Amino acid sequence: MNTIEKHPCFNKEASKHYGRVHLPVAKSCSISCNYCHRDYDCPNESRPGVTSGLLSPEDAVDRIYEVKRFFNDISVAAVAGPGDSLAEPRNTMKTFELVKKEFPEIILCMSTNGLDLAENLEELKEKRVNFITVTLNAIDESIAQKIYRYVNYKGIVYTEKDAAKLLLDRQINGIEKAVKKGFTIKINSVLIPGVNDFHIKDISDKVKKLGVYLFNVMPMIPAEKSYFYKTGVKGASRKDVAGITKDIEGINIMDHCRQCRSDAAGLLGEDLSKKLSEREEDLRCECKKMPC
Ligand code: CLF
Ligand code: SF4
Repeated sequence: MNTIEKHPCFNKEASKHYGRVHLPVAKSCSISCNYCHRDYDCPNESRPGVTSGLLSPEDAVDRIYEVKRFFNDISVAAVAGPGDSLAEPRNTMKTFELVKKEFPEIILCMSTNGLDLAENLEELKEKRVNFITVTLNAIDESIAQKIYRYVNYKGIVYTEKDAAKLLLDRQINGIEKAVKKGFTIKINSVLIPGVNDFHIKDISDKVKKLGVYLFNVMPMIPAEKSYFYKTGVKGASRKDVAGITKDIEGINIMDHCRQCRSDAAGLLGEDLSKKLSEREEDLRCECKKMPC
């Protein structure tokens, strides 16, 4: 069976049978999006308002065993935050290495803001990661400038026009190279009313040309305390997304995304992460009763 047939995000039919496990090992982030507040998971793939506990790469492997006790048909293990997977890639790479060794049958997946993608592709290939999601919210610098406050690239902080130009160049370059290297790419675009809603079609045209496999438009839910939240930029709805994506042609559109948390586990529609954290809490209580 081809791996895409078992990936619940890249294949809607697969989402009925197979689940994914997110391994929250990536703490930092290299950019600042105006709908984000770092008390929470990265909203590029998550619903703000939830925060995942960090795991070490070794604990991440244990996590898969634990999840499989509740739901065995886990076909994908992914790193999707709580920050950016490649801001400090050491933990992410180590996690992929350990998972590959322990669960060779599991598909590896990763999401990123794309800033550091190009220089990490070779290593991701070695680790057998096949699926990558890049969040691309604009292809026009003047629009990007309204979405990002700063970009920290190799220790230098860029703002305004410079930040927008650098990020867009790096994202497009990373996507182009990833497609050429044979990765299967999904683009997430966060729909921000009044900021990039009129621009989503341009993004879809661009990524179609780049050979991207799947396009996922996600309604923005601004994180509490984020810049957009504080300045009254309104979130979007699933209905807004449907209204915009209905006119997009020539690229696969994802319409079953659950904007899941960075420690989500199980079927897309039945997240086990809450159940797992309750169980961890119970185990800790038991432990406290022991005379150690
Ligand atoms: Fe996770 Fe993302 Fe991989 Fe899926 S999620 S890193 S591609 S394994 Fe899926 Fe969750 Fe939507 Fe992401 S439902 S938020 S699209
Ligand atoms: Fe927040 Fe953006 Fe970084 Fe995700 S990529 S953690 S949304 S600043």
